[in-house]
Amino acid sequence: MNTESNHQSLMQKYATSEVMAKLGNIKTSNGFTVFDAVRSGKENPDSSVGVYAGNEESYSLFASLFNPIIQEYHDYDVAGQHKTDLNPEHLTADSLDSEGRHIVSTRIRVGRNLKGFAFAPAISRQDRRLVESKIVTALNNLTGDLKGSYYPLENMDEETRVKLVADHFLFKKGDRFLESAGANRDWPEARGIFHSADKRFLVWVNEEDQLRIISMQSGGGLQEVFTRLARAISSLEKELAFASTDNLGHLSSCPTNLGTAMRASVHIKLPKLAKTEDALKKICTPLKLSVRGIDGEHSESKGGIYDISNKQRLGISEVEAVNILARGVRELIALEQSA
Ligand code: ADP
Ligand code: CIR
Repeated sequence: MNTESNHQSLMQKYATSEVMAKLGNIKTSNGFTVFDAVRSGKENPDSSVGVYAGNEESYSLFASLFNPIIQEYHDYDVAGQHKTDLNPEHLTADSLDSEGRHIVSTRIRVGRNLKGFAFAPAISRQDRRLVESKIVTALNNLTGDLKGSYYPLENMDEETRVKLVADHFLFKKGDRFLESAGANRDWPEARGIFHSADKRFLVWVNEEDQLRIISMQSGGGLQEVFTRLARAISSLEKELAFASTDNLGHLSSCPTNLGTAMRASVHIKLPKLAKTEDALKKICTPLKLSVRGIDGEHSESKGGIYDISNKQRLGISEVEAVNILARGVRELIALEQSA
């Protein structure tokens, strides 16, 4: 987390008084305003991005705020065409760490929202419930290794919830960035987790996005993790219509999660390179990789283990996102071994 007083979020950089004045009187059809969009960044000065969209329309009506943020974060021209490629045969990633010395686990997730519904910061209580029921109906039709059960947060005992979070399967509650964005209203109503018996396939329901579709397992088996995820996405697309546009790809509440909305990550031990998080970040930036702590975004490392993932999600395909991670991780392992 960056708490330095000279830290500037993308919101602080681009929500200039001119932009705010120009957009100040505009409301989306569900009443979301540019002041709602910037609230999280205003209330949390250590935000890296600091804006959230209330619905699909936010991206067009508030384009003069969102576009430069999207452009800078993803290094992508918003007038472009986003591309998709979920074919596992196109991956160049096989075994990333065949001796199992560095990679603890591998996870790939995508964010999705249902077409026609507001996103978490602006959805009504009633619609959130309806979204949950549509998603659970679709999940209950999955078969084979994707078959699983849905566990609503409202019925979950505290011990089970704490263990699922600690084991990296379930989202945390009370994220202050999402709280300020209005995404935690009516918590824990209509939120939950679906997972297969082996917990290699999971879906988060109504957290930051309506769906976070997740594939994960121990070790460095990126190919296997991607293949499972691609299958799951293809099955769910047959039952659910997701919000997307040609230039922005899949739409999410946070502009970092547009396009592929994919974050492919490894939990990795690099004791020599990661003497400090800043040192590791310096190496990862030119490799187009982000560094997070062991418990996800805005958390610390424990036991020298870091979460390394692709930064860019829009303007590259899913296969490219995973290949960027694979290339970067191979490079990091080589550097660690020669350090
Ligand atoms: P997201 O990835 O959905 O943006 P977070 O960064 O908050 O959200 O991570 C969610 C959870 O996933 C956290 O518990 C985090 O530790 C876990 N996680 C992320 N990457 C991995 C990985 N490669 N192996 C195991 N757990 C992971
Ligand atoms: C922030 O601005 O820090 C939070 N709203 C989360 C931003 C999304 N994550 C990221 O930078 N990859």
